[in-house]
Amino acid sequence: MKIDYAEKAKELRRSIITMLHDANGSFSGGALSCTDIITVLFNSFMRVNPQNPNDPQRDMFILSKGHCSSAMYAALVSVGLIPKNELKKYGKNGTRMFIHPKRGTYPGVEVSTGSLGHGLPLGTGSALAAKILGCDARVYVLMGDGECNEGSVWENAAFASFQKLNNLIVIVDRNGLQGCGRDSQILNYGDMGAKFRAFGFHTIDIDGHSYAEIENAFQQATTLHQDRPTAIIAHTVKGKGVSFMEDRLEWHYKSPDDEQFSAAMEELS
Ligand SMILES: Cc1ncc(C[n+]2csc(CCOP(=O)(O)OP(=O)(O)O)c2C)c(N)n1
Repeated sequence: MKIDYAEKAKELRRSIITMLHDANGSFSGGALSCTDIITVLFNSFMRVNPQNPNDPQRDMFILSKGHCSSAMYAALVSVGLIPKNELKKYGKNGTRMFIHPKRGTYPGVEVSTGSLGHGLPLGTGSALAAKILGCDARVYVLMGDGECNEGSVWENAAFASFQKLNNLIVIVDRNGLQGCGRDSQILNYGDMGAKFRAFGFHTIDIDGHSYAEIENAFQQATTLHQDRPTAIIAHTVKGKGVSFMEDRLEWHYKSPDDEQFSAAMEELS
């Protein structure tokens, strides 16, 4: 049966907005820009088993842009790795549902992230370890485009392609905005795909809100059996799905108030 990605993504966005509203101080725009990518990835490609979450053969998802954890937690709920009522604890004192995720707090939270530029090094090491152990696991690393300003990203891009890590799939959420402005004004990487190609990656540019293009990109990345890692450059809109948040810098770090919460939920109903 064909998966209704649009409906599943809406459900994820409703969970995200609820978490962000209740936490009263979190990252909205970047969680919504990557929701469609995460929806397709978790529904159709991630090989995880809630009955055996630590299976050494499992795929790993690393949310390198850790500030967008609300999207990851909602996805982990959708595949049965976290009970839904845990989401009520998001960002609350005294709980382990941290805004910047911590390894080991929940199944599927594979590494601690939040300090940008560390997810790809950790993913590269994990993908190399899987190769050495002869295990078929894949490692997916989701990064922000602002995050790509970190030097560690490119050091690891070089290493990953040198090691021919075809089990490593990087997704760049290319929403064009970062914490303090537009990428184009802060450090313009221009054609991000060309940069990853220069480092030896297979690259695919997609509309990060087209379910068909997202599905096709993951399909390519997982079936081409080439001798190199893949970078999917997903062109997205920060705040996607809630009209008054779309492509607005102020929503990088801001939670909806009661009125904005109701308006957003109505749009997503
Ligand atoms: C090493 C490091 N420097 C600075 C920050 C503060 N910070 C949090 S989010 C962010 C902007 C990230 O932009 P981008 O990667 O484009 O994420 P997105 O737009 O997808 O939210 C910054 C600078 C951080 N978390 N880590």
